[in-house]
Order: sequence, then C-alpha cells, then structure tokens
Amino acid sequence: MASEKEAALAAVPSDSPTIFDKIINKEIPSTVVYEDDKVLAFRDISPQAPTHIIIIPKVKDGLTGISKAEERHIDILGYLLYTAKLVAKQEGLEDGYRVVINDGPSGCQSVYHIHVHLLGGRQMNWPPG
Ligand code: DGP
Repeated sequence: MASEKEAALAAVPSDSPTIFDKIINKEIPSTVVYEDDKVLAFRDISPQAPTHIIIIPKVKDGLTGISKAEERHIDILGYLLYTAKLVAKQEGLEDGYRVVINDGPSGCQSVYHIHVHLLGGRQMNWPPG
C-alpha cells in the first residue's frame, strides 16, 4: 500500500466525486462515529493515532480543499470544526487532541473532498512532519 505521502503526490486535484462520496452514500463501508444532516465522521482507514477520525461535509459544493473556500462555505467550515470538538468529547479525548486539514500536494492531501482529521490518544509532536 502506498504511503500517505505517495498517495498525496499521486492524487490529481479535481472536483470529481471521490471515495468519500461512496462512504457518504454507504456504497462502501466505514465505521461511522457521528452523522447528521450536514456532516459525517468516520474512522480513518489508515490511523495515525489511537483515535483518528475524518470529518467531512455531506455536500462538497466545490470545497475540494481549504484553499478552495469561498464566503458561502463559512458556515460549513465552522460546523466541521465544531463537530471535531463534539466527536473529541464523545471519544473521551480529555487530555487534548489535534485537528488537521491537509491541502494540496505539499500539504499531503490525497482525497479532494475537504476533510478534517481528528487525531488523539497519544502525545503529538511539534513541528509535524
Ligand atoms: P488526506 O491525506 O488529508 O487527503 O487524508 C485522506 C485520509 O482518508 C487518509 O488519512 C486515509 C483516509 N481514507 C482514504 N480512503 C479511505 C477509505 O476508503 N475509508 C476510510 N475510512 N478512510 C479512507
């Protein structure tokens, strides 16, 4: 299996449907930890921490990544971050956690449907790799 970096460098930035659409539509399985009418949160297939959850908007609306954000996306961007807080509490991450948005090849983004990574359950390092 390619590393996350290799996957990111191989990914072609586009607004086409991604694997996350299949997860939203339940065409492929995922371990969902939170869902409402706006967002879906599920466990990452390649966890980088004991808790590693991906939070996505159900409607992409052109928001392939944070660099494509427009004013119309402000509400959903806030909602994604608020959901990260809710899920962190649900997961019992009381000592802290990390919230990450990768963008573009240099940011190690491999899936072009904006997503927030919620990582926790171990001591994080700084700076990140
Ligand atoms: P990023 O590199 O920021 O684009 O993160 C994409 C993440 O998505 C990566 O950590 C692995 C995860 N991922 C990719 N495909 C699947 C999948 O089919 N199922 C699940 N649960 N996670 C996936």
